[in-house]
Amino acid sequence: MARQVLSGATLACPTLPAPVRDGAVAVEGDRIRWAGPAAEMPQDLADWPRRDLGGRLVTPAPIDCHTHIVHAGSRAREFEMRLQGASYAEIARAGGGILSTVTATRGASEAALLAEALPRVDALIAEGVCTLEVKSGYGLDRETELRMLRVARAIGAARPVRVRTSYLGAHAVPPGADADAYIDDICIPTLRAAHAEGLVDAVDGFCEGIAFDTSQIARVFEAAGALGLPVKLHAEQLSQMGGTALAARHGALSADHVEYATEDDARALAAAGTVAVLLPGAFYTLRETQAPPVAAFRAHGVAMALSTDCNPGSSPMTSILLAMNMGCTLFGLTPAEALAGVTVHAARALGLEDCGRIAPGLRADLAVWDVGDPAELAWRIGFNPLHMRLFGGMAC
Ligand code: DI6
Ligand code: FE
Repeated sequence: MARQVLSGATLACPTLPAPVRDGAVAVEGDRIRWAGPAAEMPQDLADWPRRDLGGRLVTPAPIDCHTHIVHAGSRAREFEMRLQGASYAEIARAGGGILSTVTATRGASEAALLAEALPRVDALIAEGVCTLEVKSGYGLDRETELRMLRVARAIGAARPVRVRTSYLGAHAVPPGADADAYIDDICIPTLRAAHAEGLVDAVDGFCEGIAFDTSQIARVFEAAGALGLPVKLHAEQLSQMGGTALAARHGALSADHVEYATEDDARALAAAGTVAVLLPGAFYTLRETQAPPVAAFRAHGVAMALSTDCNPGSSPMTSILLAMNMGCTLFGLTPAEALAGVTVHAARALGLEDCGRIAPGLRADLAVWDVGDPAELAWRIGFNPLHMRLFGGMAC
């Protein structure tokens, strides 16, 4: 098994109170064997091959825990309409928005969807991302939802990145369909088919006035539970619908967006151990004014993750570093919270326990940065200081 010690490192793990200067990480195969101050390194690691990092910062590799990165078509026209004053919800009700991406995605082959997604995936990998969540939800029919999930799995074969899939059949009501009939006759049977093919790691939904209400989402969650699949939810993005409370009742991995969540919602998330995934790219793009209740999340001990929400409509963003910057500037997170948001808490939002921290036994998914202080990761805009990425112990 390949072994090496990364020495001369400044270790910034969000579960440690302060960065460790003169640190070292011992990597064996795809795992971290040991990490800590070099002076305390166990004797038996002393003769392992070394790579000196010259004082560079080492963090857990970023995890992008909420993306719609598989999609076809452009929404630039809709961007122009919003600049002229149309709202996201108005465009959606007029048949644009998510449904325009549904039309384009239904018309795209598996190969075409993969070819469109890979440059976006590469942009995230270039910033050190080692784990990426990918949602379906632009098919809204059995064939296309399954195709999207197969493409998501194909990303993990085509690139050195770990992919977690979320089935998002309950993303929008297909044109001309009845919402209840769609949930019962298409969305839930398609979930079962996708699960039977091994394509689903978690089940998601969009609980919103322009999408589905809590009783419709609850039926999807019950179907997920019967299959033993964890759930997560787009909740309280544009209005208060009760989605966050529903997610907490179902022990969801995460409730995402949560701009309109209340103090009671914060309590419920904390009690359920559900992560709040904050998506400042969507808040920015839609020029929203209601920020998520970060102070209440802190006060109640709700874990906050950060993600790009990469999608063609509300967050056409492929930068996890920009998500960190926006989390600080728009939502008031500290740079340390932003780093925790894209590592340890993002892992939890995906139900993963083997990544997101620098600790023995975990995957050696690490990012090495040309910065001296972790706050610099969230500070600059449009600058990528990644020096090297280790994916399962491999520099790539
Ligand atoms: N909320 C979002 O931010 C994305 N989906 C969702 O439920 C937006 C998807 C899109 O506009 O295409
Ligand atoms: Fe989303």
